[in-house]
Amino acid sequence: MYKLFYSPGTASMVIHQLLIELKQPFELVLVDFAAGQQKSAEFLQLNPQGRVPVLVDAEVSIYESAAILLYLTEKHQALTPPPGTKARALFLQQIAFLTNNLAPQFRFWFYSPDLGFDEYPLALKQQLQQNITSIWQQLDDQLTSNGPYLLGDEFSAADLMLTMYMRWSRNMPTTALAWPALQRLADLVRSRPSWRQLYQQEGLTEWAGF
Ligand SMILES: N[C@@H](CCC(=O)N[C@@H](CS)C(=O)NCC(=O)O)C(=O)O
Repeated sequence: MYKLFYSPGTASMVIHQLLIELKQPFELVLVDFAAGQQKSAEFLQLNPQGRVPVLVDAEVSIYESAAILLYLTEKHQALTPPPGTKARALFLQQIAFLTNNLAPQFRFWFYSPDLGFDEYPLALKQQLQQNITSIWQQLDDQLTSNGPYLLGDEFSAADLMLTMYMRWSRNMPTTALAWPALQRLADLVRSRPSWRQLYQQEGLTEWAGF
């Protein structure tokens, strides 16, 4: 059985929802951030960066949400197009785009000590915000011409990842839902039973959409 080390509403949520979508049995192991468990010697053995998610699958232990997502979709041959196809190339591009462009902006947004600040100067905060909104614009343009999902008509695990990032913008001055095609994709993902189950299991309430 899979073991997912998680913290509610964080980067582990995409993997949690994916495991539900894949109908795989899994055990959730809460990493208590308030108690600093992510930096405990025991957890650092699993991920030297002290971050969730970590997935343990028998002798396999893997961290980095994108790597875990690719591992699981490949292993179960689901929620990803077949290898070597045009659709698969687009899928890989979308995952790489999200994790190389959007994810770091959010990491800096939520973790100012990463950039050496207790609290950001206004100009830096505004720049991060602008970086995020310009990515929303690019994604919205793409979904407007070839949506409603990141692979056009085909729902995939990439949509779960994008929805998680959109959720993280919920308390920003401009949220991802201000862009109509992003709102449409978020609504499609949030109407899935897996989203409801995720919310119940993680005890989430904000930005439920149901
Ligand atoms: N690139 C990593 C980022 C993981 C990450 O930043 N996780 C955050 C939660 S969203 C975390 O564990 N933070 C705890 C900490 O940094 O102390 C991934 O996608 O898995």
